[in-house]
Amino acid sequence: KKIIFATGNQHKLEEIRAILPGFDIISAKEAGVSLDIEETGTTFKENAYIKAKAIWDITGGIVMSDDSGLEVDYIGGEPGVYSSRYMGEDTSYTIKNQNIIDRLKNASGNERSARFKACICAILEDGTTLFCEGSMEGLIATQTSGSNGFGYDPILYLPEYQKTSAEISPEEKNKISHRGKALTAMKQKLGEIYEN
Ligand code: ITT
Repeated sequence: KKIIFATGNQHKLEEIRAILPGFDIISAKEAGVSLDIEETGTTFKENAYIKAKAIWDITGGIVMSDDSGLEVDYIGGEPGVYSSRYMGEDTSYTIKNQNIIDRLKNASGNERSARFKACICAILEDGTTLFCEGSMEGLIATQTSGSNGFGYDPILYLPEYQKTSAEISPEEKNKISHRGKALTAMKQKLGEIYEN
């Protein structure tokens, strides 16, 4: 099945292709459409819909999108839907990650709780719109570690693994991640609809 994925994030695409083998995942760029979409929503679900709908209006077919982010409880759920825009779009994750660690210098134990969340939106040929969500719980580490993954992976410590999300392998991450869970649920829904 051909799916146009409304994302400009190459790291997401790599994960999505690994999580959905057998699907022909085409990026918006490869489909020849610009992804200059303003994410005006206040929830992952709203922004996932905005991205998928903007591309679907142009291309039709099956379009999917991923809106995701890191929620840190100690700082009121920041950066949340602003995860990619936090401290400015062009600020490096070395700086963003250190900033979050610094803001949690007085937090200990479970006060450091945080999670990645993802909402996947799919709009089908006839306009049917589906949503699936997933999350991955952890604690904000006291220092960055690991070089796998992207974004905030080096600061989300996963107690069960005693590793950060950037220290586990890509295969392990895709099995347990917010994106992995949401996409696996979406694959199930699509399977029921297309009976393949
Ligand atoms: P598109 O909108 O083009 O898909 P984006 O990166 O701007 O790309 P979002 O608005 O959904 O996407 O922002 C998601 C941000 O949340 C992402 O840039 C990271 O900062 C963070 N994030 C989401 N999933 C993550 C993951 O698996 N590991 C690390 N950071 C993640």
